[in-house]
Amino acid sequence: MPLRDLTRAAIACLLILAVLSSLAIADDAKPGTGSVSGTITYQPDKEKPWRYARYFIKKSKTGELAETVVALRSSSLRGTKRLGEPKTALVDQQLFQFTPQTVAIQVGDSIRFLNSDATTHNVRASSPIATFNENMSPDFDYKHQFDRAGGIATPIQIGCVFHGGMQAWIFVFDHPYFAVTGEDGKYSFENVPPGKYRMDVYHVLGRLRTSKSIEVTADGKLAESFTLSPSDLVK
Ligand SMILES: [Cu+2]
Repeated sequence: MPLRDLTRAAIACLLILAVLSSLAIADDAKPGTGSVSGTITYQPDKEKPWRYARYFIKKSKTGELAETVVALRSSSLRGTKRLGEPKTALVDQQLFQFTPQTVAIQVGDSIRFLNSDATTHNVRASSPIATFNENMSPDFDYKHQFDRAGGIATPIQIGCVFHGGMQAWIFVFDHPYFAVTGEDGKYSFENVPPGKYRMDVYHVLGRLRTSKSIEVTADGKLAESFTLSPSDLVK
């Protein structure tokens, strides 16, 4: 086959691949829904240094904030069907800390608590959303299914009765449009029904909180990034 024909064949193959991959992407998004995505960062000021920064921010110049809960809020979302099967999130007890310290799940999901330390810990919750109190000898694990939602307003505080400094927070939502940021500060929601929502941003351990009204349109891709600062401290 002459070189020119080979080149043409190669270009044709690439075009077919490009079309197929764009179809695959389009397949993931339900027609008529929208998406929301962005990055959560933190910018401190010198007058109010923030004591949790070293745990949740790895890059001081850009300030991407880990373990921030981002969630949509609207009465229209109440009881929205889950996307996929119920999940089990893991929360370890390691070096006398819950890891991660912030978890968000949907009603019906479970959390499996682990203990990687060589000492006995405990997991305790006393909240209208969930109540339990389990001793955790080394390598013991305890799974709890959450059947009530508290949303952004009522997270469940988890503690260890033996070590007062250990704490974690569990947010249980009654819809699937929530996320907890990783070290890159990013979140994204796909397949969001068009409508007006309150968008909540809450870093519970840093006591930072803000919210904003947004509107999601059919097939729209909304970009919403937030920069938190000491002015967002919960009073
Ligand atoms: Cu403990």
